[in-house]
Amino acid sequence: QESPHVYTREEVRSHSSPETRIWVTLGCEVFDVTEFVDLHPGGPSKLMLAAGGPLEPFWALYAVHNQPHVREMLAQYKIGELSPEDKVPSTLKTSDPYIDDPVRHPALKVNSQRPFNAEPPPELLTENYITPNPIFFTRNHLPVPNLDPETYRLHVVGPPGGQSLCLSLDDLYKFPKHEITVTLQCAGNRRSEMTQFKEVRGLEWNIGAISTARWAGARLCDVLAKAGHQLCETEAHVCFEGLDSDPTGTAYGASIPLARAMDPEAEVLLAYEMNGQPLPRDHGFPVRVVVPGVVGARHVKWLGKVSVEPEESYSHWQRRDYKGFSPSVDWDTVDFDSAPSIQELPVQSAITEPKDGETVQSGEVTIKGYAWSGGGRAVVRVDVSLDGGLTWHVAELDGEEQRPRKAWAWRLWQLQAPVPAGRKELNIVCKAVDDSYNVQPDTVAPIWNLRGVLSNAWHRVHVHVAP
Ligand code: MTE
Ligand code: MO
Repeated sequence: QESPHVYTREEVRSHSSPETRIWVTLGCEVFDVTEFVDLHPGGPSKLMLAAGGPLEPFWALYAVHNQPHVREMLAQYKIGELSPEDKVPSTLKTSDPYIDDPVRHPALKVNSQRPFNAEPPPELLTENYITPNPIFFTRNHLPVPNLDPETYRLHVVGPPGGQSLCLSLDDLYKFPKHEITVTLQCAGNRRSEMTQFKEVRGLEWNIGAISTARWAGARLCDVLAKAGHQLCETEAHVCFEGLDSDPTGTAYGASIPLARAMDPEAEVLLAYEMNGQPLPRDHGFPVRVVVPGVVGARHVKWLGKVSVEPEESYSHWQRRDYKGFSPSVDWDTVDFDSAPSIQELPVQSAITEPKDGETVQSGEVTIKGYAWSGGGRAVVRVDVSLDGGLTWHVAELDGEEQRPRKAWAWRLWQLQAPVPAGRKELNIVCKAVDDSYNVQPDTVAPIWNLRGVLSNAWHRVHVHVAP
């Protein structure tokens, strides 16, 4: 057996572009991953962040890499080893960027530990109209920053001729306090049903990447007005930056159109309270954006900066993610610039009780769930079927009355229905209708997309009937 080639860290560093070829290290091993860059599931740009250096800091952040099949794949690209004096500095090996993440509630169903992504189980989801903070679903892309409320500052960039603001929490409290009930839903909610149809890339959310809270804070329009911003004729966007960032210092970011941000009726908040409490750390302490009726990705947490720009945020999460595509588009043909970023979400509903595979009593069955629509559109009806969609019952809607065009929160619903005599199983289905008479598609196939977003087909639960 030949002894491996030995390279210095200096040499590895000089291989950081396609022209010089792309090398990375893991432990003491050196890999030439040039051919793999375009195949990287997270996109070529993510892998390029590590070009010429160690993978450890990135793998620590995206712990999904620490699996045997990833190591096997990497092994194919091995070209040698690091010279002994050049092994990874121990600080890089041991430092865990997630070490400071908060403690979480054990009821949460965890989809990913690092970064932390978790949802409440269906049976808890509709237990309360307002989701208790500890089980509110959590979607983090990065470690949770630990911010000091005393030194926290929000930077609001002013327009030319206006004034930039540097706001402490106390400054924010001086704006009129506005409180509203808003349902927040991730674009990936119910992605696992898309996966069942055909593979997609993304976290395997069940039906719980949605939750509802009372949010209180300053209205974004008041803060923007204080800085001297006005509505303008030309296209403009309000860009948000979080104080969470990846190893290169790139922050989470997103944007919404200026017209929505400036509209007092759109009620966009810089929220500092969630259900009467300071925001929990997982949900953006001390300040986050709440954009009623709009996809979760725009509700930027740990808010550090607000600016008005002629174009949408250049953030990865605005431009290279959270977009919908035709079912025929795959990772070779996808053109992210060709589709608009998701803002308002389509009409949605799901069954939380009974659960798939459960056995229900004969006689009468109680079915529960949630329904919601984006853009402030109210849910006007939920139809429930016990026979896979042949015949329908209309469910009873619970929860807060909804204001026209400002129905920001979900309706919970339930139905008590007789189980037809002699039935051994039920195919329970629900679908909601919003006040624009938008309906949900009956199956996943026509709305399947490579990223598994906007999954809102009729929700189906199959149960057995006790003899
Ligand atoms: N804001 C920052 N700064 N970092 C993030 O990772 N995730 C976004 C959004 N805001 C995110 C963020 C996404 S994709 C969603 S769905 C919501 O936060 C989730 O909010 P929650 O964790 O409070 O439920
Ligand atoms: Mo999300």
